[in-house]
Amino acid sequence: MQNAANLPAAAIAARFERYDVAIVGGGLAGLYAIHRLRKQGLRVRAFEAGSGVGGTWFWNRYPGARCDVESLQYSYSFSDELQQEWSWPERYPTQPEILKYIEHVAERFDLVRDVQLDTRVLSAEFDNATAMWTLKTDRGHVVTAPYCIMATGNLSTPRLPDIPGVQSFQGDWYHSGLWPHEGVDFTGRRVGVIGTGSSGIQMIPIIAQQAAHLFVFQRTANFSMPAHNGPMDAQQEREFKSNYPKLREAARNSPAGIVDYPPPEKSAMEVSAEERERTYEERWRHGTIVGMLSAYKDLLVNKDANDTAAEFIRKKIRGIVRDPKVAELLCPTDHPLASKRPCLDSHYFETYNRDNVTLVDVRSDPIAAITPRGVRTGKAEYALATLVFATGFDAMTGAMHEIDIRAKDGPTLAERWAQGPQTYLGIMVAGLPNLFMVTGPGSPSVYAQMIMGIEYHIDWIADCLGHARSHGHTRIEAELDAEQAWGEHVQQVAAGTLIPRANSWYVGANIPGKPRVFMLYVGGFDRYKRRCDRVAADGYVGLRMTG
Ligand code: N01
Repeated sequence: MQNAANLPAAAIAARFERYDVAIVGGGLAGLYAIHRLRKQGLRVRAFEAGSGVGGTWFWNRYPGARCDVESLQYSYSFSDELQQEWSWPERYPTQPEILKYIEHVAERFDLVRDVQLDTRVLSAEFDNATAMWTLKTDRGHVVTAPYCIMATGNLSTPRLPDIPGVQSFQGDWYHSGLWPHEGVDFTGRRVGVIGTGSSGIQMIPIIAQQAAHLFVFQRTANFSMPAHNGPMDAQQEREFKSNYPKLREAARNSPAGIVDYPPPEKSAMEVSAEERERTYEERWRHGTIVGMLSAYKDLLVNKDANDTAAEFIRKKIRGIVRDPKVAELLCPTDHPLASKRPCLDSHYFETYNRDNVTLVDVRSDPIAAITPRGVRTGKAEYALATLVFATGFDAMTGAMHEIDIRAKDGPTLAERWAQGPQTYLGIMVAGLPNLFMVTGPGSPSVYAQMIMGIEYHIDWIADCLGHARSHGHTRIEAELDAEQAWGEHVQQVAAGTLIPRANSWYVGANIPGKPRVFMLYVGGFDRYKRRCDRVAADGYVGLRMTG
């Protein structure tokens, strides 16, 4: 972890600044927070480590990076003019398109002037006596504000695996989440990709087209289905735009924050095998993750039902991949569908039919070391010129743990969360007054459409601040009982599903030593929203407002 003590003296010449709200992060959440809170008359400032706005979409520039929620839905809803005027060229948006959109929003609503770029927040400390947060940055800012919002993202701390010798590799290496702005030319090179999560599955088909040879090091096969991406359908765009407010409202009141098929009424087990096949085939052709997962009402809660959909996808993989041995390796068999984030791809499985692509099964023959020449497993060494880590992130808690967050003389947030994150509604933490999180652990977060979750949380926080101020309160704190009860509820809901069963980043399993705790609320965005709306309507029960 960085701290002020190891910075050069010149860098820490203090610059004192005071705001009503200090925001950490200049991505989709930080930008909307500036906009929303300014409208409430608050003086705000966001601090962003990157040299541009955009958060996730600023950093993740790997080839093929694209959102797996449709463009017309993965966008802000707060301005009707914006959603009417913006045109998305494709059904699913690419990273450059999304970044262009975010930059447009930042300019259009004059948000950029309140983002301090190239500036990493190192610490945030709450003083109980003054009810003020003080944030310190790596560029010497000492920022005081009564309120602090962590808009730090859920997948913003890239992680290199603990494989011996990573630093010894003499070729070029990259992490999907820290991709160079100038891009990477793989032409004629022997390339290795470690990891077959969403990032790996998106980049592999593109790298394969350029590389002399691509070696994919797969530890766990993943469920993926085709996106059927293409140019934006003009008719669909017109229909969406003429119904936007209604569709956004419907999305906010749906389990995934996405409008797609109507909610399922049938169990997968109550229909014939032929009917199931027809339904899955239709969903496969439709090309949305939420469409497949909502084919039947019990896919996420009943293993037998889940198996029927999982087997359908495995059959598809066997139908696409010509070499039966490779096809079998690509078939996920060790976790239920959706217990790891399912993926949406463009020609992913087809890529393994290319002569210049080799799938290396590092489940049966694990990577022993990265050597100066390449990757060595127990049985072979693969010489590589370029190595790509698509190995994921310290998800949900990583970015906040990198900041020394505490109330004066109290434990740090990382210490509070040593046994796993505890939050009230995924928004506040007992013992850390006036600190808010956007899409924090214990909220639906990445299990629902992220921009919707972000807008909902920031609106909720803004209303909460408004309520406190109008009642003359300066201090808002989650009650410990309310936090514990919410934490238990989150765990209970998850335990009633199949989702926590895999070794996924949802449970922190990808980070050695991270406590295994399921970190998302998976009861549905609609249910979550109803709960948070009620908390607010009842005068913010579970929060103590004083001062
Ligand atoms: O990361 P991941 P990601 N040896 O953690 C493997 C979002 N996202 O960057 O499964 C060998 O999912 C690891 O193997 P295993 C989305 O929410 C969205 O791909 O642990 N392999 C796994 O295959 C997503 O879920 C979009 O056995 C090792 C991979 O690395 C989240 O970001 C696009 C290893 C990591 O997969 C993270 O996705 C991209 C080792 N030592 C991302 N260590 C879209 O919207 C790790 N692995 C489409």
